[in-house]
Amino acid sequence: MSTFSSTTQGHSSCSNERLHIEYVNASSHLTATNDAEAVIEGLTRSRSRKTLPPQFFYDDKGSQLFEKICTLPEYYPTRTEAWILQTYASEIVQKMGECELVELGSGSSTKTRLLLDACARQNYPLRYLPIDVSGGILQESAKQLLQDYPTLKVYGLVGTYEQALAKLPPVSLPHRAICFLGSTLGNFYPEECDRLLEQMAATLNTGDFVLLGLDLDKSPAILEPAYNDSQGVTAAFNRNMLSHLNWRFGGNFDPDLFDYEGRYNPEKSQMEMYLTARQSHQVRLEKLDLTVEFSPGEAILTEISRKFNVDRTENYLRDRGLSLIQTWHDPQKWFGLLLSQVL
Ligand code: AVI
Repeated sequence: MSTFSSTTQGHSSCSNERLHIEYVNASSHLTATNDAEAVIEGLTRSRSRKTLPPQFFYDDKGSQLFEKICTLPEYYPTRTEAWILQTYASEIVQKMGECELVELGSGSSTKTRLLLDACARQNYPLRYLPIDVSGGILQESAKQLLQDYPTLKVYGLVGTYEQALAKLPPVSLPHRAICFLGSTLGNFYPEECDRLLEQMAATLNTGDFVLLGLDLDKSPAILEPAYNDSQGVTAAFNRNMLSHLNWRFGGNFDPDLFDYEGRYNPEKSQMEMYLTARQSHQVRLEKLDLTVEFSPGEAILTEISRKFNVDRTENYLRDRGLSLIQTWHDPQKWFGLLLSQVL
């Protein structure tokens, strides 16, 4: 039996004995205003390059395209991280002891299952707190997990990372671990990354953990093909962002007027994804009352994907009150799982 309730702030929840889902997303009005402002700000930059906020990648089609990217032969991060988890999950959970698993951007929770399996092998109590902006995906994967793990308790939070971390329930096991896998941290600009890490450290108690899956810096000969795949899926993923903007804001972007390219920036150790206008043209986004001019060769930066160095990340974490306990790698050291603990 499940019960649903709504609070005065418009937050709602759904619960039974093993499942509780809390909707902590701010009112849709506020979210829409922030989204609109971010698009206007990014497309009207006068001196620096135009940008778009990466959250516009993920409408239904964009999510499907990203799933496809994860299986591409050139895109090594997903399978490499999965290999590390398959190989070392038991060691990782033994380091953490009895621990609640909080996951940022839980999606279909595929990789988390490897950690839950390892906890089950240790006979640890299983408590999982997935956080995702998509309530549909979160509910669906929670339902599946409850079927597959008969002793598991799930407390899901639907909202942005910032909203959800601010609303975590009191801890009910000796420790809590925030897991942020898939190197999604690399898509954050440095100041956003600082804010998130500071919020994580502030949310956790002494002895709690942060488990980060990070794509490590490497030769552009490996990185660039991973973001310029031969089947053109990453290009379609980027162009789909323009179709998504058309739908959201009554726009008339013609995605075919833009070329896609992923370029490695060695100064910043990051991949940068660009959509470049093929010819001079104008785009109108009616609902934003915005007209944008493009000159031939003018680029929009759609996303950055930072590539990490373990020693520098160790120092970075230490400055935020997190001490690196251990790093697990694949044999080529292309990807790392970094476990750190709150001092
Ligand atoms: C989600 N994120 C970690 C991906 C990455 O590799 O930065 C997003 C992506 N964009 C293009 N390909 C993959």
